[in-house]
Amino acid sequence: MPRKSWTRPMGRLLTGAIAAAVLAGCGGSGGGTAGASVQELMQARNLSEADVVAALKTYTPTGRTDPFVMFASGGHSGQVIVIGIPSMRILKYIGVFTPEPWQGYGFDDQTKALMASSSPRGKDLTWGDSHHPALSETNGDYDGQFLFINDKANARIAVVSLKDFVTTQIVHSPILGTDHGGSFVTPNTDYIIEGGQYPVPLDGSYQPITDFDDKYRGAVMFWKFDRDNGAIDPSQSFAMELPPYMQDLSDAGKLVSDGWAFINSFDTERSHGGDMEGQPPLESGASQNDMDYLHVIDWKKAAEVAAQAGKTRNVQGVRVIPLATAVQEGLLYFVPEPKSPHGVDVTPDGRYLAVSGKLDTHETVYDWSKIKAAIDVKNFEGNDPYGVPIIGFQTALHGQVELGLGPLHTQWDDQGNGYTSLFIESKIAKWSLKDMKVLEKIPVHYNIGHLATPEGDSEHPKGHYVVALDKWSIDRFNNVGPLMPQNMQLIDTSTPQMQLLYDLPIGLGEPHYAQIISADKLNAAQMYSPVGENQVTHQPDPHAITSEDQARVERHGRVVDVYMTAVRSHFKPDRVDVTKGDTVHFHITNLEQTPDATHGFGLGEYDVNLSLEAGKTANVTVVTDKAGVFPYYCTEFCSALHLEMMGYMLVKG
Ligand code: RUQ
Ligand code: CUA
Repeated sequence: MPRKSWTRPMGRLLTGAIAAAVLAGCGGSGGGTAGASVQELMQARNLSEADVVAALKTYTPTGRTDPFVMFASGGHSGQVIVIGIPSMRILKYIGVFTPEPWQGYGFDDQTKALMASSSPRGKDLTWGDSHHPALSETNGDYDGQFLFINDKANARIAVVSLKDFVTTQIVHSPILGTDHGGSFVTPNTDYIIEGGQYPVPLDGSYQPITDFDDKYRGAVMFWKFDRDNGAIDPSQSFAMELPPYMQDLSDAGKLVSDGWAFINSFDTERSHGGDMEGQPPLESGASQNDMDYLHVIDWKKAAEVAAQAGKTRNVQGVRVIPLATAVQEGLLYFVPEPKSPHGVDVTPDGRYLAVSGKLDTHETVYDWSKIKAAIDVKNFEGNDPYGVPIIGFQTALHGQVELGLGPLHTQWDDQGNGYTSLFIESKIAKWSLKDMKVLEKIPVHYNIGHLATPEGDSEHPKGHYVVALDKWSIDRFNNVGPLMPQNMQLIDTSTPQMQLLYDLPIGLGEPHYAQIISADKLNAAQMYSPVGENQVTHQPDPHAITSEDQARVERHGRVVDVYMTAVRSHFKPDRVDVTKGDTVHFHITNLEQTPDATHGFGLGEYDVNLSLEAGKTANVTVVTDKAGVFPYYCTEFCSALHLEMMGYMLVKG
């Protein structure tokens, strides 16, 4: 074996592995790769040593799994994308706010009802603007049990069970209109925080825009999570009214700051448009003040106040703590923050809050103990127009780090460093919290929004990587037209200098934010066992049957119940005779207990596709409004006789 000149950084021990990696990854342009040496391959594909090192750090041979799993929002797709780190292999799209045919999500009776239950006006919503996934936490660390995600467009929060990576609940806040500061969880997932974004009249009424200051309001929801039921309990949830500023991202305190929530804001100018009426355009009106307000909220005390008689107002069915009450009870404080900031991120030890400047080049770091001390001795420099006490900027400040242009969001590693995205500069700045100094910057391509580090929002970040979520990808990939993919870039942070390892184009929507969990904390079921589980309730489905003997068709007048089984390679019954106008309930159980033995149930013209994973029962209802012959068939290539796995629904006129 020629080893020749391969002596520099990686050394000779990697040569064999490099050859394997390069050979496996090398398909096209080089041509004739079999047997070529590493050097020849590098030359043929125009790869540098750094490229090869990057390949070796991400290439994952067949059969091996990733140490980390990332949950990324799917943006406008209303889904969640599950991605292995460092291989950057896409593992799953989870349907959340959008019907997802492969999973049968939004097609069977239960998931249809689940999606409809959150619809603001009884109108079917077929998309969501999913922004911020949040993993459930126990004692401030991700526990791998649940995932929450918000829909900015319709002020909704979804619950995804990580038992099977399936959405089980969506709740809607009627008072918010839109949300952005969600979803963020408190350290034991007692509450899921959902901060609104654009002020509206909370009661849902029309109010002239000229009454903006008086009639429009911001608000934040605190959704109570019942872990035993795996569901949000709206009856135990509450909200707090906020001034009509545009509240932005939020974060929950931890350890010393546990019990508190923090929300950024912009447009404390209360600019509300009117560019056709001679007013400044909204965005410039909203950028006048040098300072906006970091909202500091005592959610633990707020929960107590919300439970007291007479302390809340019922607004559209939501228990709302009025602004005046919040001030009186000492639940809400402001700290000035420069200038139209974006993200607020609590450090892993809970002692500091890092606010990213957006229109200001700094990361502004506040010391929680100073804020708390000011609150305790009522050391305020004044009140905002709504009476909210303001703590002095210098009183609360720990320090500022000049990072560059357009700081947006910060994540942490295990060495006390912050990583802040710089949207305008298209870079990530790595900075030391201890020394309040920039250590290094790395360019990204381009226009980075969020970024994510492994367990980076928990009390124990894991370090090693940061993923940049870039909103532009011009010139990175093959041209697929004017709508270009978003770009997720994996960066190694464990080396003396950060190294870009991998570009993953996402052609699905704008993945706003992601969280990364250690893979060993996830323990999803491989199938539903015992047979007959419903994926929404995670209980035995009342219409499940557990053997082919129980398959049957029951008629109750114009209602027909079809108890069906699916098993390789047939449905039983494989013929269903009905009459036009009948309501037909299919209750289908996949009897298989073999992992990955999934069947589908597709019925054309009636818009039905079910996914029947091993052991699952799903129900779907069709009203036979058209006479004719309708084949139904299995939509998963499950066996050699998959094509034969079909049946007929015969609708007599
Ligand atoms: S945010 S714009 Cu998470 Cu930066 Cu939605
Ligand atoms: Cu079952 Cu194909």
